[in-house]
Amino acid sequence: EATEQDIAFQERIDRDEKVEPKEWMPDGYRKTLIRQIGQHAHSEIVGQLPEGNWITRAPTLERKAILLAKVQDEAGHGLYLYSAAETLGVTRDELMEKLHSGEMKYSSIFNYPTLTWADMGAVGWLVDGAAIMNQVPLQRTSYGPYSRAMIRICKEESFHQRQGYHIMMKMAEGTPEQKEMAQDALNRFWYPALMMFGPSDKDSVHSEKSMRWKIKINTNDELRQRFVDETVPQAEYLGLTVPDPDLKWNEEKEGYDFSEPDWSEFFEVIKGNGPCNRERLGTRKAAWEEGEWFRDGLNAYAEKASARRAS
Ligand code: FAQ
Repeated sequence: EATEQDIAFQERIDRDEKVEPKEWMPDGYRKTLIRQIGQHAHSEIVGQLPEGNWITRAPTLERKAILLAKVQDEAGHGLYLYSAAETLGVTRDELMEKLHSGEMKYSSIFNYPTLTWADMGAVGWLVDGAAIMNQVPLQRTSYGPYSRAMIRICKEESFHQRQGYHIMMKMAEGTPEQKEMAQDALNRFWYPALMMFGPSDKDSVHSEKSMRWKIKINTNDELRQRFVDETVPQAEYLGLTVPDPDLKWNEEKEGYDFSEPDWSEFFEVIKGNGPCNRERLGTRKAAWEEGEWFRDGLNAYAEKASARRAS
């Protein structure tokens, strides 16, 4: 049953008013935001791992500096998003605890391995490309702190996408072996990138409510279609082949027809059974445990400093 408060709230949303932290909001709105922003933050932090894997093996000093900066940006995005989640009344420790226990998710894409340098190109091009496609509309999301975080994050993601595409261009223009590596990376990352947009609309349990509240602006399938339409010409420019024999331009809808990813694989990955789930979560848990002395030190210092200020 919608109360008067619920109705007034929905009217504010319909007028495109932003909702701010201390204002009244329905419980479900708050919960959905904590889930989505928290998962988004976790994705940024876990998302550092597949690329972090290549920092020590970047082929040149310049590539190493660029990759280092990108991975550092992802840490920044994560912290930004945790702060946005905290404005909804959840603590960062609670969010961490839920990531580590498996209660909260992070993006399926980061459970795939990065096997060659070309994967750094494919991740930047496809993974950051998909991230931007999803996040540009979220700049208009109804919750103020999330919307403002998205504006800044999208600027940085554009640079990330370009650096990935630049790696792909170099590889595709390189020796036949390098071009083959680029093709192989595209083959392995294409369908996992399509899965980033979430299950097809008929299986998306949260879309309807989230779109009514303007937490989400587009459906999963809308954004997936937009991503395919934008990315296929980019693959053609590189002289690479999208690994989908059924990919075809559809004049009528002015978009591509394409094959759906293997959804059973997707659901296995989000249940924790992807190729790298255990490794990724294990790395995060170890970092949390091994960093305990440092967090304790920071807290002790902060307490002393505030006692000193008080005296
Ligand atoms: N992976 O009902 P829906 C990045 C879950 S970009 C894992 O459709 P919703 C940048 C979903 O949570 C990646 N789980 O859900 C970067 C739900 O389960 P739950 C992060 C997924 O929320 C680049 C269930 O399936 N971006 O990190 C996925 O309405 C390179 C049913 O699904 C964001 O998080 C998935 N792909 O729509 C960093 C963007 N898809 O929670 C480093 C913000 C769905 O009930 C390197 N999030 N699920 O247990 C969103 O826009 C939405 O949350 C969607 C999912 C579109 C992801």
